[in-house]
Amino acid sequence: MIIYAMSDIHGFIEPFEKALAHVDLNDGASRLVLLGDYCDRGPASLDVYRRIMGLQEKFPDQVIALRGNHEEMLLEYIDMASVDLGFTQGWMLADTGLATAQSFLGKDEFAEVKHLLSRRNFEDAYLFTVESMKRNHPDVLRWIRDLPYYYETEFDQVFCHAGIDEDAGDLWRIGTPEEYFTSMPPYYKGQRFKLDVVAGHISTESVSEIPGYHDIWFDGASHYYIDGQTVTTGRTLVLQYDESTGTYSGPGL
Ligand SMILES: [Mn+2]
Repeated sequence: MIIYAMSDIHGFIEPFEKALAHVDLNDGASRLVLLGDYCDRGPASLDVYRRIMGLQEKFPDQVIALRGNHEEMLLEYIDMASVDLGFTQGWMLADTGLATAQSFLGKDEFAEVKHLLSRRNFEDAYLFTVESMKRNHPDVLRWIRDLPYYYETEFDQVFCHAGIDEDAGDLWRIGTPEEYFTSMPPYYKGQRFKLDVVAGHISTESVSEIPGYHDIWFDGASHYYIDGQTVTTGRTLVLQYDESTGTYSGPGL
């Protein structure tokens, strides 16, 4: 039985498909854990979401999708549109180049958004975008809203987008603020914890402090970082944990 993990796909469907080719869930027991940030930057965020939803339908209980800070940001701008259209700037910052919006909208709808923006009609562009996203893909937005923050296994592992509050010890489940799960910096890098912590969010180049490093990085203690920066490398890393040997493998390990 293998547990596979990937993170930070960021709207790039081809690297995701290539990575999925390494994943075999047909034994009915192996699992795929996805650590969030499926959207933003790449051209195919909607396709990535729908691909994951399809995998979950095909392999119920074997495909676990967690939420990243970009899922949180997406939900925030969706919800803020009906509360305060002054959040327009927050929306535009949260959706780089409006790539995620473009993937959720039809061609004519996105042309309308660009038209409104060209007339500096920012609030209408924001409202129109969010209303179109809600109308076109309510099931995807519902699915994102339900994504969990972490996934624990029976092998003393926790998977999350960014990290957990390890100072909380056994109370990390309730002691970790929600924004830590999705956004915390690698505070505990190099420290031992009772669980192995598998996370993305920060590129392995940044967390390892090795220029040009884009493989999986193990900190020598309890942390595996698996965001190899799909956005710039065009590659999504796959971490594998083999239950029979209790070992991790993947690029860089
Ligand atoms: Mn992130």
